[in-house]
Amino acid sequence: MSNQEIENNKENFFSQQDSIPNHVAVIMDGNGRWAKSRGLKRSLGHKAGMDQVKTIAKHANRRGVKALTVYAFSTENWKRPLDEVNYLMQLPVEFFDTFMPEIMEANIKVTMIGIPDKLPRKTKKVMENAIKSTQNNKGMVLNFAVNYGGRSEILAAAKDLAKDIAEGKKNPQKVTEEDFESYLMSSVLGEYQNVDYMIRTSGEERISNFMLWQNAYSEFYFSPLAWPDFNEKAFDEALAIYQKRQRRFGGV
Ligand code: V07
Repeated sequence: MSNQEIENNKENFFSQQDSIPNHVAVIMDGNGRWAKSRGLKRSLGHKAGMDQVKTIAKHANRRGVKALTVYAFSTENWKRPLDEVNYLMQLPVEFFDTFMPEIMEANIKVTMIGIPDKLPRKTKKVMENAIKSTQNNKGMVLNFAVNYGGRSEILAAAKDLAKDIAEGKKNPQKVTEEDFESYLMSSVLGEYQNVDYMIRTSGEERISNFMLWQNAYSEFYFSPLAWPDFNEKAFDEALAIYQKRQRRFGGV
């Protein structure tokens, strides 16, 4: 490739015609392993992971991503040692204590999917506060999946729909996929409910019960990097891969 071609490529990298995925979802894997490989405690890996959420949220917003869902804590994570669970549960408190000014500055809107019941009261409170104080922001939606499971989300939606049918509010013959989506927790994402690009870090290549319905048509990207190492450059590389796939798709 000539120097000129490389320059052209750079310019074209994020040009208007290149598609930026509207909704990016990330499974932030490898925080514990990242810490261990440095001889640090697992909690320091989670702290580094939390800081990376801030970096990538700001960056994705700048790149024109409309919704970023981050899988922070799964329903399976409760099986971890109690002190680790306790540490994870205060991360949202720390997150908003330090990041709220920048969230407002970047016009980011915070939303949440998952079951808040079991979360500590203080944690729930800061999350509710963040959702409320950003509800009119018009920038990217930063959606946290906390204590979330994909099957349980679908099952809860089916139960709610069954209730509406039993009460005569819905005609079962006329229920569409769009109707069903309005029962999913991810309806907080509005028009960008379906995932366009699913990223998982740290070399794992599984969906792990994450947004099962919403990933029906998404592209998947697996990075060998641990989440605390998945920086802006790594995110841009992932976007470039997405754009390459879109171009190939559009070309035929
Ligand atoms: C958590 C850091 C990121 C890597 C994955 C596991 C550890 C941010 C949050 C968070 C959640 C809700 C919210 C604001 C911030 C978080 C947990 C774990 C449980 F409203 N990072 N992070 N929550 N990790």
